[in-house]
Amino acid sequence: MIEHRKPENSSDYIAILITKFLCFFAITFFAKRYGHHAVALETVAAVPGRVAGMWIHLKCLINMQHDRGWIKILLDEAENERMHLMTFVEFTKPRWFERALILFAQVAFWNFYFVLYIFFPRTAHRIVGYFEEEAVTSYAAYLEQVENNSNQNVDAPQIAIEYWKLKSDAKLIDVIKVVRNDKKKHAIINHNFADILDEDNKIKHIKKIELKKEEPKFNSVPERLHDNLYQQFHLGGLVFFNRIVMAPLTRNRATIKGVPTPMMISYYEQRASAGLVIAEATQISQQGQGYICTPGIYSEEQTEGWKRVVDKVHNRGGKICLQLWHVGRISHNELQPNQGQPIAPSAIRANAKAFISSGLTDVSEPRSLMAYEIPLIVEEFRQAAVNAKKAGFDMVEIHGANGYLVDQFLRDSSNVRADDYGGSIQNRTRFLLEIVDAISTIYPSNKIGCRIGPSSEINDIQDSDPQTLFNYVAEQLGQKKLGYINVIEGRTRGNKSNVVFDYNQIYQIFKMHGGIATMANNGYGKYLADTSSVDLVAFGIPFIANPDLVYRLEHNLPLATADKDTFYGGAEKGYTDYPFCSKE
Ligand code: 8OZ
Repeated sequence: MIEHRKPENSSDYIAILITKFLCFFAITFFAKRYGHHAVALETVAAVPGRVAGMWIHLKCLINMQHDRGWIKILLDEAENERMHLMTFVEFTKPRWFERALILFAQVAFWNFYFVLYIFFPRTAHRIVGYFEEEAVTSYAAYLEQVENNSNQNVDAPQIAIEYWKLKSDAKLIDVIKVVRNDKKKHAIINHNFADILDEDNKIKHIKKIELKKEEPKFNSVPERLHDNLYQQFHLGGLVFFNRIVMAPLTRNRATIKGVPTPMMISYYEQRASAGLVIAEATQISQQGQGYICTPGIYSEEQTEGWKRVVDKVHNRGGKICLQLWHVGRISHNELQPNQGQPIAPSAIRANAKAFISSGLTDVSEPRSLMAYEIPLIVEEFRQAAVNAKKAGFDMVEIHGANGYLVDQFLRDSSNVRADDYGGSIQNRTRFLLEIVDAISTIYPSNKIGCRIGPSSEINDIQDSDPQTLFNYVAEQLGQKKLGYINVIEGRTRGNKSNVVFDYNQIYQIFKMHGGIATMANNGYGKYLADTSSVDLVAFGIPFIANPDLVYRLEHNLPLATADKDTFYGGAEKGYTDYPFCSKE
């Protein structure tokens, strides 16, 4: 015999009373006719799942005349509890009026439970818990009868064959074993719920006190973002937990050879609750590197290192994308193959810094790419996508922002080429589109994203007409049916004031031409900005100090401030040691 959980207060006694009454009802009406197993199955079935239960039952009533039709409805909507009901109906084969009675009882019970749940949720959960315990008792009695052969065994019902993939000659005992191998699960779950509800006030109270103590360490509480940010999002056959994206963040924690390190595995794993994690900018070749200890994706060792990261994020149900990067002229001879010159669309040196062994240093004088070299770089992007796929990345993103190689081709301050890759906007966009085409042979276009920073002038990048240029880029990427366009609004690592640019044009044009999702980045979080106009919002710096950023935003909890001194390079400090608010 299963022991009931001990009642702890008067509402528990009421719960037991109601349970006993319902069980008495069930036994009087069903056990006499069908035996213990019927009661067991019926009591379990009567536990209402959610609001939809009512509608499902009504649909069943309407479809009752088509003998198996209503079972099919239940099957389609099935949750565990309802499968028990189906099993009951199938092997007891009740008559028409009996089925009606069952359904009537269920609807009645459901309404009763619904009202109870609104006003006395704790009692409602306790009842379900006690009810489940009764059901388990009945099962145990029935199993005993079957095992002693004191009850006639029957073949597995069709529903069990279909649903639990049992063989057609499986016996009832097999069915019951499969169905009830989690014997006390429902009872325990509901009792636990009741406990949590009971403790809810205490938890809130403790939280309030904790937050007060911690307050000096945090910024102010952010405004709550649009509710729809916390809803699932589907992209290219992938399901994101929510619409909050971790933006790519350079942290310089890879090895000197660009291999992802174990601390990178923990770092990304900690942040896997983002809808999509965009892993940091990753060079596609040694020539594409501009800062030490950034990761690469061109060697086998690097690919294997990334695979370990990807696997951990996937284990937590997260989705991860790799940002493919070539820095072009933002590099230094020290980082280049054979200490050669960095490459660029045109030999124009940027007023910018590279990060080498001695620290931040002026970038080296670049050389202009020969025409024949351009397809070779496109091929390196393609090969990087091959490696990313091998590592298991769900998507890849082309880094087309922040004054790196793709951006250098796009803008007329850095691209003064006289061939097919320079001059008109169409020509300057050609390199990016060729990369998209090359990568599309590896990843479907809806699993490719592109990051642009149309109004950003970081790394000494400007354009005489950025709105026209990037509207065209958005149109072309849309036509290629790209998964997303990731737009850095305002200035990278700066704010949006004094920036005249209409980002909505980009979003609208991209979608109008067939692009799938829009993603905004930079400065979101603290204030709302109009996130209703984009599908996804990428957060960068807030993710550094808040590994559970999604949880904090959703629960309106304060955000921790990141320590700038540990942004680039170093070890675990300021990388994997930021605390969680949630119980992850
Ligand atoms: C910070 C430091 C170095 C590189 C970017 C990949 O701006 C970067 C980057 C950021 O996109």
